[in-house]
Amino acid sequence: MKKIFAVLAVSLLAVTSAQAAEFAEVDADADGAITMEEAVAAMPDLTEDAFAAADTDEDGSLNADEFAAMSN
Ligand SMILES: [Ca+2]
Ligand SMILES: [Ca+2]
Repeated sequence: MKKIFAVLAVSLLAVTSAQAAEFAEVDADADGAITMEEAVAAMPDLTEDAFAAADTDEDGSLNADEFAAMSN
C-alpha cells in the first residue's frame, strides 16, 4: 500500500512542477511577465482579444496569476 501512496505523491508533484515550468517556458526572457509576443510564440493560436481578456490588470503583460487563470 505504501508504494501506491508514494507513486501518487510523485505524480502530484510532477503535475505541480509541470504547471510552474509552463509559465517559465512561455516567459522567454524570464522577467516574470508574459508579453503578447512571448504568448504568441508559445501559443500561435492566441488572439489579441484573448490576451487582452486574460490581462485583467491591463498592464500589457500576463503575470503568473493571469497566465494561470487563462490556462484553466
Ligand atoms: Ca517576459
Ligand atoms: Ca497583466
